[in-house]
Formats: sequence, structure tokens, C-alpha cells
Amino acid sequence: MTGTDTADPASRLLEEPGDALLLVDVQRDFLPGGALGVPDGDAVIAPLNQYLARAQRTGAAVIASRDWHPRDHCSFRAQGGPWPPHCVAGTPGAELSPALRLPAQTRVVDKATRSERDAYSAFQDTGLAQALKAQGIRRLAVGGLATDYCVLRSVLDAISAGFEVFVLEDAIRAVDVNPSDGDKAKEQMRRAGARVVAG
Ligand code: VGL
Ligand code: ZN
Repeated sequence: MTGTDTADPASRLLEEPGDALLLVDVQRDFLPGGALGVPDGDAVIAPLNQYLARAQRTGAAVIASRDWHPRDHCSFRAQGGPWPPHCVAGTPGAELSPALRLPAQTRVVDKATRSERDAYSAFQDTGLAQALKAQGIRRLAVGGLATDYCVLRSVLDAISAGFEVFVLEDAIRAVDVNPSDGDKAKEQMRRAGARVVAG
């Protein structure tokens, strides 16, 4: 099936035991004006705050990943990588957006923290899958930035790790280095078994 999935289980998202909300890299550097600003990236904030309010109400777990690079990270152009410097650990650009209304118990997960290795996925080298399973989490609602990089890779890894994944279509935006990258990423996530759902 293609297109946005509006069938039933998604409407109870974050309402069932074992549900969690994963916010991928909603950091200043990925918002418009940031070092690697995603076009229209700030459009994810309002829908994410709605999902955060729902998680607060239901007690669903909330996880926020951060791209968290050393100054000489291999993904930066000075090191031969594809990107301008971004999300350098401890700098203002690496901060989670202050507009997000995160619950106090939010689990913050840092990734791609070593110079010689990039990691688009929140599950890569973080132990996140095991930690969530140990907590009894089975379903993940995923939003954030960017659709065609860290959201894509996090979703594919989550599915491989055995989670049921719902991609929050209104709460993701793409870099679109090539204009259709975001659409291709959504199709790839669907083919892998994710449900791409509207709010
Ligand atoms: C990301 C490019 C470089 C992302 C991270 O969070 O999608 N994109 N590093
Ligand atoms: Zn990065």
C-alpha cells in the first residue's frame, strides 16, 4: 500500500502500554538558520508538541536523540565529509530546540559521538534498542529531522530490532539534497514495514 495510512491502530498511538515517542535530532542546527538547516524544519515543532502532550497524559516514554559530534568529525567537509560542521557537542547548535515541550523524564540519546565514525541512526552504537526493550517498549512513534537521513536510518534500525514503527508524517521534514529524497525515504520506510501516519 502507498499513501498515508489512516487506518485504526495509529489513532491509539501513545495510548497503549509499550508505546514510546522518539524525536530524532530536533536540534537548533537542523532548524532554519542553523548550520545545516532543514527546509521548513521548524514545522515539526507544533505537531511534536501535540504528541508530547499526549505522551505526558498517557505516561508514554519519550526519547530525544541528538546528533553529537566532536569538532573534527568525519562527516564535516574539512575532514572530507559531505556536511558543513553541525551539532558539535556542547555548542548551542547542538541543543534540542527550546520550543519542544519535553517531559522531565525524557531520555536523551547522543549519537555519532566519535570522530572517525558517522551514525545517522539513533540506534547505532547507543544501546537504545536494548534499553527500550528492557522497559517493555514495543511500538515507536517517530518524528523529527531529517526524513531522508536520521529519521530514515533510525526507522529502518527500529524495524530491524523488532519494534512496530509509526512514522509521524506531519512531524518530519527532509533535507532533499535531491528533490525527491524525502519521498523516496518515506517509500523506503513503508516498504520496510513502517506505517506512515497522519496526525
Ligand atoms: C543528519 C545530516 C548529518 C540528521 C545528521 O540528523 O538527519 N543529517 N547529520
Ligand atoms: Zn551529523
